[in-house]
Amino acid sequence: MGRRIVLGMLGLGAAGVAVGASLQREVGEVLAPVGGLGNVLPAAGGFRYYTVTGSVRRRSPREWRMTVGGLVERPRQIGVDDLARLPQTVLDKDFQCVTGWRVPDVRWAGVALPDLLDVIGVSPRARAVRFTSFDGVYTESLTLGQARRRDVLIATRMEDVPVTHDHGGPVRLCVAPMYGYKSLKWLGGIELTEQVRPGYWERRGYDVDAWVGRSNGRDDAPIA
Ligand SMILES: Nc1nc2c(c(=O)[nH]1)N[C@H]1C(S)=C(S)[C@@H](COP(=O)(O)O)O[C@H]1N2
Ligand SMILES: [Mo]
Repeated sequence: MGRRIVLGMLGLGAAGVAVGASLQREVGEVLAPVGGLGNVLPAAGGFRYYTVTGSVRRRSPREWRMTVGGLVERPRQIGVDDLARLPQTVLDKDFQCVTGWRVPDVRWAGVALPDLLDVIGVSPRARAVRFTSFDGVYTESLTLGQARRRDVLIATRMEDVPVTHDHGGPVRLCVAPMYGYKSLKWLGGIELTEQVRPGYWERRGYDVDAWVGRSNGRDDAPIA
């Protein structure tokens, strides 16, 4: 059986079996506060809804604004209309949480991060990008090199519909080649910085460079 199929089955509920007992135990412990508080809900299509803050206040696409600042030439606020005017990118990628569940072939659409970086103008001193969530707590970051990949999206659509509130809408990040925790939900701000500032889960022990299959204790070939 191919690796893809095995992991696909994991996503369908066999989590905990094939990930490797020790890693699973470790990850389970670190993530326990999340699940333990009932914030991980099974959801349609194999996804689970994750939040570290309990409920998050809804923002409609109309009221949504993202602050873009730090080491940029043109600091500004960006709305969904601004995103809609930029070139749109579609990606079909497997979505994999570091705890083992996986959803194959998820369709994402939105603005490729490098296209947005071109619009805002990255200053020469910038080396990293920091993302904040309007949940008020969650953060993430990428090196500038990672942020210039075309499979990193400012996503406005998921599975051919606007990103739902539970999935982090109206606008979330999709970092396709990395584990799910890099794909920050409820995007509220982007800041260009001199250095990577480790995000929420990274300050709690997860790898900053979260390549699927090649991080967090996994040494198998990349599967994304
Ligand atoms: N703001 C925020 N973004 C987040 C998280 C979170 O708790 N809060 N969880 C991360 C993790 S661990 C995963 S696997 C994915 C889950 O995405 P989903 O809730 O749409 O399934 O969101 C990521 N982005
Ligand atoms: Mo995750």
